[in-house]
Amino acid sequence: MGYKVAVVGATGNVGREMLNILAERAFPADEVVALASRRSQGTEVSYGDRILKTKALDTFDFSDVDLCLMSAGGEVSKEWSPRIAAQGAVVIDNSSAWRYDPEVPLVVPEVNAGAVREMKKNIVANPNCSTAQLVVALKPLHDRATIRRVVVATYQSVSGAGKEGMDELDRQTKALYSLQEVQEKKFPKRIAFNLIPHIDVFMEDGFTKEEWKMTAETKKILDPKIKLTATCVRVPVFIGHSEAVNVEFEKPITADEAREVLRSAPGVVVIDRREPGGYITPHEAAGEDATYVSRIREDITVENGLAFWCVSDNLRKGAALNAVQIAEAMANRGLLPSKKKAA
Ligand code: 11C
Repeated sequence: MGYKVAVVGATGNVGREMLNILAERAFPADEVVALASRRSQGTEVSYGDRILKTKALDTFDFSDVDLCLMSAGGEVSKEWSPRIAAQGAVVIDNSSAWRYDPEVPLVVPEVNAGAVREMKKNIVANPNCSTAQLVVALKPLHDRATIRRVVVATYQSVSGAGKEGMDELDRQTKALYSLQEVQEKKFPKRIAFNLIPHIDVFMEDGFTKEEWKMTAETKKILDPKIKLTATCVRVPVFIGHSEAVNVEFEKPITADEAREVLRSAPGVVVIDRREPGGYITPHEAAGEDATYVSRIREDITVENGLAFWCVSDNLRKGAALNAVQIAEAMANRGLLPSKKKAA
């Protein structure tokens, strides 16, 4: 007997991917319900080879739901996650609403799956997409040589900003090709044939919230002692976030050792031939589950330094896949009881 699963935000980029991944990985669900705002009620979404009609979140009865995958933004999550959790469902939330709450585990299963045991509010948080892929790559290196400091520059696809971000890149690209005026709605500057060094709101110290999230989340998931500074940039790519990563370690580690450690790390695929095309690009990572690492090299400008390139599908490992992996990690540890089974 399987679970009753609700996906909230089912018509969004990540919600649709959550439904795909539940089906692809044959998550043991007896019933899957797609939920969204009233405006999207009735919208059809795919779950494997089935079509689900989206129901309205605010009138839905969660009393027999075991697991709720939530990707409806921070405000909806702040209101609904505690209500759903109070009815006994485990909520795995993709927004930033609960990530920094000490009673809510922030989990990337390849790194800290065991943290699910610390859940106190029936809520587990999924990290920001740019953090998820980064910590998957950093974890095996940290275990081997102890990371002191990370400097990362991101190249983030427009799908990170939702369907509206993808539509804007599409619309602006077509407008430029047909010599029409380009309009900016979702992004503060033109994104087609351009890039924007600004994601999320500005903070007092001049960093953006996206950059702050990478620091705070890496500390919570991997190690609070790690110092991390980020520059987050939006680029005209539809799917797949890329990162140029520079790491300073406490102990020596060569590029060959790092390659070997990463090759046997869960969730990582190393593509690192020092020749044209011997590296991964976001176009190739889109639709895939792995965190890809390329261009591994020693950085002799610091003691024990390494640089590498890291790419992953932001909608999958960066969001939906990680959420389903958390649910699997909980089920495997007996932390996801089925209400039907208990009855
Ligand atoms: C972006 N990383 O690419 C963001 C999207 O905190 O979950 C995800 C924001 C978050 O715009």
